[in-house]
Amino acid sequence: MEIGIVGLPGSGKTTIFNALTGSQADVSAFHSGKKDPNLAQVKVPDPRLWKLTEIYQPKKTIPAQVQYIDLGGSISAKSGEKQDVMDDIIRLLRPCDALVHVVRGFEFAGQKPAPQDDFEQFESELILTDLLSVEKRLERLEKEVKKGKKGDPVELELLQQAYKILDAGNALRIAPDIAAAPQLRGYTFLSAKPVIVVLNINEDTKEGSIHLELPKGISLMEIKGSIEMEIAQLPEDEALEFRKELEIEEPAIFRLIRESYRLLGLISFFTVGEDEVRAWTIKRGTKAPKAAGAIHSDIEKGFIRAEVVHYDDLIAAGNYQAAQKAGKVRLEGKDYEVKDGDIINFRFNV
Ligand SMILES: Nc1nc2c(ncn2[C@@H]2O[C@H](COP(=O)(O)OP(=O)(O)O)[C@@H](O)[C@H]2O)c(=O)[nH]1
Ligand SMILES: [Mg+2]
Repeated sequence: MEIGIVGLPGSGKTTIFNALTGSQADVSAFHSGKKDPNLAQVKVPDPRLWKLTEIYQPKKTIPAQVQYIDLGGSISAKSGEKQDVMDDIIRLLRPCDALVHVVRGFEFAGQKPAPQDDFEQFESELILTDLLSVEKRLERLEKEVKKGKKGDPVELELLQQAYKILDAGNALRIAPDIAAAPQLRGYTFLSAKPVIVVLNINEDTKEGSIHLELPKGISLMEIKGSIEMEIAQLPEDEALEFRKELEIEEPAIFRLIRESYRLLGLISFFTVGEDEVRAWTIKRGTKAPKAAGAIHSDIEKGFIRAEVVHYDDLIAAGNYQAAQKAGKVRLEGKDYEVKDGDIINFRFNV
């Protein structure tokens, strides 16, 4: 699972990447054109996991992780970007499962923020890139039909529907069934990817004071990129101290990580014990045996039952025995759909 950080050059993508990952990627290189992308695994901050660690005092605690990739700038010829640079960015964007679209909300080099225009410009670059791939494919299909080849009528129909949406200036996100259809899945359309917009605002800007209107279904988060980056780059104890001073309970960036985890359709279940307290990542809707497979394929193959207690029930009861007494520990079979926050002990045959 990978999340792409996208947006216009100078919007603060690398700054947000550093804030997310604690990396020290160079933010002064933002206009240098062709550059390697920045890549990092990010631990998903989960207060439930911290609480479970307090209860079980394990030797290690292992959080869920997601990969972030900080891509270069624009992907449209209009933006003045070179073709090979754009091709590279698009190639890296295709496999991403979701996008964090960073929009500049701070004044830079005398340029007032213009978030609405900036958002729309990059959004239309995504749409245009998809429109071009649909057009190319449609042309090829037409040629084939002229040559007497039949082609796949379902694919043709779906492509025509996609064309209409894109040509009207809309992202394929508004019609998730089209992009997800098996006939079109190979296209990895950019405008179909789920997206969170991060409005990157200055330290002294009041939240909610900059207006940005987004299409339905896209959520907005305001982040003070520079300051979040500074906090993320501090050693942990200093970061804690700094946050106390600023009266920040948790970095806004933590919320962004959790939101993007959700955006990917991911949930966590936990395993607990004296050795290890651990969060495991699965897709929402996963059944118990497949969830067991996230831990080990042998547990999936030999699955018998799942002993499940929900985190909230465990905390309400106080401890495992009390939860058991209260009837909150259940035995679930192979059709059980694992919920976010389930604490599971799998029973299996080897
Ligand atoms: N004042 C201010 N400057 C920022 C903020 N975020 C980024 N910048 C500056 O904007 C420039 C571009 O940032 P960068 O993260 O490299 O943008 P990118 O091109 O999208 O990766 C750099 O000089 C950053 O220091 C912010 O929140 N406030
Ligand atoms: Mg950058």
